[in-house]
Amino acid sequence: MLVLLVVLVALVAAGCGTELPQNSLNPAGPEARKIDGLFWLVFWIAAAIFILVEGALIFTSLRFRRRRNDAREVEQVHGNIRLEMIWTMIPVVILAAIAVPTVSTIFDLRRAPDPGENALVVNVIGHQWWWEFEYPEYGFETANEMHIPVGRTVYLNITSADVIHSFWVPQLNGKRDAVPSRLNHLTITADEPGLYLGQCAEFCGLSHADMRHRVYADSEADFAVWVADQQKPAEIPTAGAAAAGWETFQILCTACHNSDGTGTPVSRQIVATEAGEEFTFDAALAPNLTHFGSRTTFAGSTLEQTVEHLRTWLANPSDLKPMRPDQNDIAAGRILGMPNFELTDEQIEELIALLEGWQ
Ligand code: HEC
Ligand SMILES: [Cu+2]
Repeated sequence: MLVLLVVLVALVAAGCGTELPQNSLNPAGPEARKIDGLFWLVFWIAAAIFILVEGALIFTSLRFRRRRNDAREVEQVHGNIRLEMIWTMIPVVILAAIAVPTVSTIFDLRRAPDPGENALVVNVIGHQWWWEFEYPEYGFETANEMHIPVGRTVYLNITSADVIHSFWVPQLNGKRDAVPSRLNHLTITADEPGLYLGQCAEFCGLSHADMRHRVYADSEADFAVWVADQQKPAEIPTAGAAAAGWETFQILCTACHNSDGTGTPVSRQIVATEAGEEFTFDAALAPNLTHFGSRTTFAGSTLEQTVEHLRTWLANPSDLKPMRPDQNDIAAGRILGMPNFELTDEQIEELIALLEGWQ
């Protein structure tokens, strides 16, 4: 009993935190607000019913309880058509009433933006265990950290390169599954500049819990600067440690990773179908590293991008994130993690100089 109480209090207290970056009851855009509005509508209807039903229950059990010295047998009732009709019809009416705003919200959230809305399209491809974000309008792609301009509708094309994942940023909208060979959509809009956290919401294997993502909502101007930076090719260093890192990179890393403008890109085509129509996407094998240094996190957005973390990562990636590189089949485009390359300390420092330089 005490244990139960402690658990209950802990659970309730956990809901009272103020720093709740993944709280869907703290909506930050019109789509999330629709879900939030629907939630509270249903919540208050349910709360009113709860109070009425529990009130009636408590009232009748006190008012009509068996009293001392009262030996009368209670009236034995078998069926009451009228009463049963009433208590069947009331829930039917309530549920039917709740269905109206629920279904209309579902359809509303499913609606593709009008051409006039000038939505920004971002292709979202789920991988075991990271996200690829491609910006077809601007011709570049990034990993795990998406930037969007504040106030502009963003229309996501969502699919997967391997198993089913689910894209979810609770403050911006509900979940949408990333299903291999199928194309799904989600619309997100952020009211205010800021960082909105998300994570894969469909169990996708070993490192599902380490498959997170971030949405940075930037002002118009900041977004334009970010786009211009991301469009630049990777700079090839010509001197110092970074140049040595570049030599190693070309030998060991380019089988999976792209650094735009520096050689033949690696990717594979995946086809996603929507309503019988086929759409082709270029799926990467591993995160694009062209502007790796400009990201704040890595490894499915689970690690702050610090030199210390990068050192450990390059020494043995699976120490920081459970992966199965032993099951990789590059030719088939099946990658389940970054292998350990047994790099020397010197090679690691040189690669870090290269990667940190790729702003
Ligand atoms: C066999 C394919 C493969 C090769 C070769 C490879 N990597 Fe990776 N790398 C991956 C995969 C897959 C990930 C994503 C892991 C995850 O987060 O689940 C990754 C992630 C990374 C990341 C973090 C990227 C991010 O934004 O999350 C860095 C940095 C990185 N690799 C550097 C390197 C370097 C340097 C080399 C060469 C020494 C290299 N990789 C070689 C597959 C590879
Ligand atoms: Cu996933």
